[in-house]
Amino acid sequence: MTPSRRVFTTALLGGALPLAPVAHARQAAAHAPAAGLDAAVLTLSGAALARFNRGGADPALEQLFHKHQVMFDRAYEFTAAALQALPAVEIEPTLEYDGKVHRLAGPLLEQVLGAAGVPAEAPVRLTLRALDGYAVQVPLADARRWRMMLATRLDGRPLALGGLGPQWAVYDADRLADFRDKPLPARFSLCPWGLYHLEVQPG
Ligand SMILES: Nc1nc2c(c(=O)[nH]1)N[C@H]1C(S)=C(S)[C@@H](COP(=O)(O)O)O[C@H]1N2
Ligand SMILES: [Mo]
Repeated sequence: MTPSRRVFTTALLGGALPLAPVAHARQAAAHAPAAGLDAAVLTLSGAALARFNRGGADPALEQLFHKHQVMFDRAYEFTAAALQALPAVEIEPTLEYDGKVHRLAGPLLEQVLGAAGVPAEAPVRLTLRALDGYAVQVPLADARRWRMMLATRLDGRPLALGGLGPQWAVYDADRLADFRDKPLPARFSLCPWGLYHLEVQPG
């Protein structure tokens, strides 16, 4: 737990949560027909991205991107409905938060990347960034090996802001050799809850 993570957490506790950017409607329409008036809940950017449905980050009005030094000229964003439209998988890991088994559902990370034009075999490195500033780097190859998913539901209920939502990047730790023998509090450090941005870089 680095001090900077706590700084971000404290900053967010002290103020209102920034709203997700409203879709740049005209550009979004072609790729995300479900968008309508719904806000984006996840944005992908980075040099390895191949498909785009919005323009650059606005350093004045997109304050969370700005605070987290996320910059891009174009990106691919998902509404909750667009994520729901992808095939979902289900896992039932024991969670460190309450030590109990829970049912998590959502699309595989590689499926989300695929929708943004990133081939599953692409040699890319992902940065998974959360609302509180917590960020981890994971090669796509590892994420695929672990069948990492973007959970949008916990025990059938949508993941909300204030909880683990809007997305939780997570895997079935109980059944993965890389994690199952670790103590519970050490299994999920690569799993940001409150995930809102994915950076996709070559390498
Ligand atoms: N958004 C977010 N996700 C996070 C964290 C965090 O601080 N913020 N901590 C990570 C770490 S290091 C672990 S061990 C687990 C549990 O961390 P926590 O006890 O700080 O919540 O969640 C992971 N995901
Ligand atoms: Mo941790």
